Amino acid sequence: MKATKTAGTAATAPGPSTGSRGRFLVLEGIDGCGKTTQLAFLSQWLPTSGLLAPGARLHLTREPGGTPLGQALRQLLLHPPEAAAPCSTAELLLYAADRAQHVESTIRPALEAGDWVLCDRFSGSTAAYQGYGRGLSLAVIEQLEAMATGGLEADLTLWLDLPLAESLRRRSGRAADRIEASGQAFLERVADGFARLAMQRRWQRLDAHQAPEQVSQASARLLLERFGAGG
Ligand code: T5A
Repeated sequence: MKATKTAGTAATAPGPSTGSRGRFLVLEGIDGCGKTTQLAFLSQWLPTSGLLAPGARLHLTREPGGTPLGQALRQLLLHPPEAAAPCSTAELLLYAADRAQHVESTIRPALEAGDWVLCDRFSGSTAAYQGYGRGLSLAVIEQLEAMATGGLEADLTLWLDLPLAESLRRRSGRAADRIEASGQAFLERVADGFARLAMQRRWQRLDAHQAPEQVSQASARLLLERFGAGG
């Protein structure tokens, strides 16, 4: 596991709860679109950006795997022994279980304490991969999402938009996990799903085909526009 994908916190300064609800930021996109890279940038930049209230902390987390239960589920979902690979419906329910635990034990308490949460993937990934990719009912997925999140939505979702061919090029030479190994047609449906979801859910698109520094600058600009004094 890469260090930047481990759940953790960064503080502007140690301190108590800030009194107002924190912000919930999510990065979404196809495999290899650059989420980890941008998470590493944002984890450095956000605490110095002036956006967090004094004393508020930044929590870095991810799905699946943002809690101890989630880490066990992540292993089952992405690297199961062959005989234990979940069918599509079980896969959907395991991602929902991971999210329910994550929201309840980590994300909601952090937001209520006035902290910010930066999450690598959230419910949009379930709609993209299990809905558009696997072809499971989007209506059922919405119901499960409502149950798992208790209605919690991101304050801002950054969609890293990258052509599938480029994501495959970036990931070449790296062992694929079970989801990534589901085939080209599946990944095309997922990529198409992300584009549809971005429109439906009003996500902020970032052109992920640019150099990493340019993507970082664009995301910092968006955050300042949205959450800065004039936002
Ligand atoms: N999933 C997840 C579901 O099916 N349903 C769900 O509900 C949820 C929550 C999770 C898997 O689970 C699935 C989706 C996934 O298949 P993951 O750990 O989140 O797995 O895996 P990925 O999202 O695939 O993470 P990756 O680490 O593979 O990709 P990233 O984080 O998007 O990309 P990153 O930053 O590691 O970059 C990949 C490569 O590209 C380079 C990097 O250096 C790296 O080599 N790179 C760039 N190169 C050029 N220009 C740029 N701008 C670059 N940015 C990064």
